[in-house]
Amino acid sequence: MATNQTFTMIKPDAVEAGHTGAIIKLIEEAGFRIVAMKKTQLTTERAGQFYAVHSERPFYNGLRTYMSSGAIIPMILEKENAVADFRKLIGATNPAQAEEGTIRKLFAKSLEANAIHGSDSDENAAIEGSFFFAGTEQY
Ligand code: IDP
Repeated sequence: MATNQTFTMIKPDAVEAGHTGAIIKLIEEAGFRIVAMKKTQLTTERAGQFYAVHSERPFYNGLRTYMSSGAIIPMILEKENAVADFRKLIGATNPAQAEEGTIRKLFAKSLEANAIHGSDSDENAAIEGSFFFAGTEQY
């Protein structure tokens, strides 16, 4: 069953570059309500758990290192059709292929350091949201 929530995190490259405020502004202007948000940093091990689906891919080790290299801003977001609408707002995984005006087109540095995550299904949105937030941290 479709839900109205998705999960995102602003990745280390974008936090380090000072794009947090601009990205949150775009997210809110697109009609998403912030249900939960914090600033934290992943260990390499936790980054590996989050991206376990990619454990056999050649970029997995680099991804774990990059995702634990600095602070991130995880968020749970709410909007009708949240997962699909948010994927549209962030753009393609590779910023070179992302549409104009998307968050990755505006702020990503590379295919790996691509500024922001967005869940790819309602099921993963729920799993990823609970990876970072307890129920009592969601409003
Ligand atoms: P998504 O984040 O758009 O859902 P995924 O294919 O799930 O894309 O990949 C997860 C993350 O892994 C990407 O956002 C990016 O940071 C990184 N990544 C994906 N493909 C590559 C690659 O070929 N080289 C390096 N990093 C990659």
